[in-house]
Amino acid sequence: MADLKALIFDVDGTLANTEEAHRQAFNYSFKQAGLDWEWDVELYTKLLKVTGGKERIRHYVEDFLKQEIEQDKVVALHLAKNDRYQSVVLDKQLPLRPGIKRIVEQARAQNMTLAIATTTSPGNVNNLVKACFGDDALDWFAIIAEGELVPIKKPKPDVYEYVLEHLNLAANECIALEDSYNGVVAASCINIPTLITSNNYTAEDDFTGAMIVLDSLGDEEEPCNVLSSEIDAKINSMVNLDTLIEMHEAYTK
Ligand code: XBP
Ligand code: MG
Repeated sequence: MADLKALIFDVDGTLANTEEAHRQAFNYSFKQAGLDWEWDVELYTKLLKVTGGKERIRHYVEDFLKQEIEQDKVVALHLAKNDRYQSVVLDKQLPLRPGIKRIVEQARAQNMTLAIATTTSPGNVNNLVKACFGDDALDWFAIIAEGELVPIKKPKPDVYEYVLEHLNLAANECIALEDSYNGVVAASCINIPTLITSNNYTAEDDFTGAMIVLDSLGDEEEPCNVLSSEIDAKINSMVNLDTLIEMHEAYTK
């Protein structure tokens, strides 16, 4: 058995339901560039199988449109998308998901290490953290590992390996909080116990390998539901830090 020493948060879909804002920002950038591409919710759900915005644009052009695209054009579209997305974030239009603030506050109060492992761009994650938690919140996280820091994005484990190395912790001393198939594969394939909170874009994902799957961390207004679990979890409407410590103990013993 190992003690729980760190919580490692995914960003998109886990801290906040950001993917709808990403989708709309992609469409905005396509329109601005004079393209008639329109990603609806159904198509975007399929495109999310590829992590990283630039990779997602290339995947769409090559695998759906069966065309070629220069990397300069991908980069320009992605920059315009991120500008638009970050204006939405800075406008505080994207609230944290239920329970995230509570868990982060409880972890800070108990000196539990916090970290972030994401495939999104640095400006996107930094602005989301500041907009949702406050201007000083970047310092709350021992490491914010973003998409471009490692050569290969999730579902490969590189970003999690980077975080563990930085924290000097073993996989079984952490919990990863994720929302998607790509996330659970990235964390669990190197044996980080993984808690999933699913959302509209990932509800149909395969979460094999997760320690537990919930529909959210829950709060007073929105109690959480356990969708599947590898442990005997006693969760009464919401997950607290103590619940995470108990789950981790049961899972790693
Ligand atoms: C989810 C992603 C990201 C976002 C878009 O990241 O796959 O690509 O959809 O962000 P997370 P970028 O690991 O946080 O769930 O366009 O900046 O890549
Ligand atoms: Mg995610």
